[in-house]
Parts: sequence; C-alpha cells; structure tokens
Amino acid sequence: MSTFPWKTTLAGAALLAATAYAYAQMSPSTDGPMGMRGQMQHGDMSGPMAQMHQQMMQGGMGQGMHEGMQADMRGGMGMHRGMHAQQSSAEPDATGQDAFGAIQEVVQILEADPKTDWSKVNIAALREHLIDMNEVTLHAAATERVTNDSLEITVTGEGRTLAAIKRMVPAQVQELAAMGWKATTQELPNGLTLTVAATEAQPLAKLKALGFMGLMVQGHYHPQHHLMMAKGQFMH
Ligand SMILES: [Cu+2]
Repeated sequence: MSTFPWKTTLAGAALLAATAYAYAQMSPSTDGPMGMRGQMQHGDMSGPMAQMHQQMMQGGMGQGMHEGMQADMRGGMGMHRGMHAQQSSAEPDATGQDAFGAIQEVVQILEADPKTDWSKVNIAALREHLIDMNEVTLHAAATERVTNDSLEITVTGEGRTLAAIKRMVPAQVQELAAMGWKATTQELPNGLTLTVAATEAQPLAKLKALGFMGLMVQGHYHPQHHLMMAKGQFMH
C-alpha cells in the first residue's frame, strides 16, 4: 500500500483549510483567494502568505488538523513542509549522521506523544548507547576461531571501545539466549571472549559466516530499546 495519495490528499486538504483560514483573517479589500493562490505558486513569502505562515507556526490551525499533520509528517513542521512540497522540488530528508538521525526520530516521537513524561526522558543515555554501538561496530577488534563445535570470538578494544564491548556484548548474549542460541561470554582484561555453540538451528557453517558482527545484529530490538532508553525506562 502506498502512502503517497494519502499524504497528497492530506497536504492538499490542509493547504485548502489554511488558505480559507488566512483568507478569513484578511480584510475584504485585499486580494481574494485567487490572488493568494498566485503568490503561493511563486513561492512568495511576503504579504498574506507570510501572515498565513506565521499563524500556522503560532498554532492558528484547528487543533485536530494540527495533530493529524504532526502524526503523519512527524513534527510540527509538517504543514510547512507539505506546502513547500507543492511548490518546489523535493527536499532531502537525511540528517547526514546516523546517530543524529536516530536521536532526532526518537525526539520527534516523544514530542508527538502527549503522554511523554519529560521528567524521565534521558536523551543523553540514548546518545551514550549509540556511541557504544558505534564503537562496537566500527572499532572493536574481533578474532574468531572454531573449537569444540563452537565459534569462539575474542573481542578486544581500549578506552571507550572497551567500555562499549563490556556493555553491549553481554547484553547481546542475553538476547541470543532468549532466542534459543547457546552463547556465553568470559571476561578478559582488554575485552571478552564470546562463545557460540553450534546447534541444529544454528550450524557451525552459519556461525562462521556470521562472525562477530553477524551475531551482534541478531534480533531487531535496538530501535524499540532506543525509544525505551530515551524514555528513561531501559538501561543495559
Ligand atoms: Cu542500540
């Protein structure tokens, strides 16, 4: 199912409502709706267009519509972006940095939820975890060997990388165990040893092929856990 027609319809309806609202705010002696339409097509932000824009930013829209737009477009700028999409070419959506983007997405979810308890929100904790993920993914050293029908991986690092390994790998072993994998860790001064035993469901050939990182990404709980961390409900 494509969401495009829905968004187009919603943006169109919102534009129409905003136009009607702005028109109602204008004195009868100034431009009619057609004059305003002409200005909007040219992207002119002065005059009635600027007035309308200001009213939108101040919450001049009907509350129901405002919430609908927020839910659909993720954030209070939804109306603004919807209008721009109609009069100019596409705007980029990528933030340019994946942890930045992940935090921004979570903040927008929290802001859109009226039940968010801001006294418990902890974005700094989420940031620390995303740094852990970065360290383990990009900077941890992993040496793999097969022993006794198991894959034994020595994971090492220094400083911030070491701290990240000691938090993330044991947490992942718990997730693997919950999924029926036979995984254990053993502490080392500069890291740990991760051992995963082959089973019928997870044969040795697959464990060898997955290696350290392939094991670390098993399960898709991170996005959900990130939101819980930001809400102050979850810690590794
Ligand atoms: Cu994560």
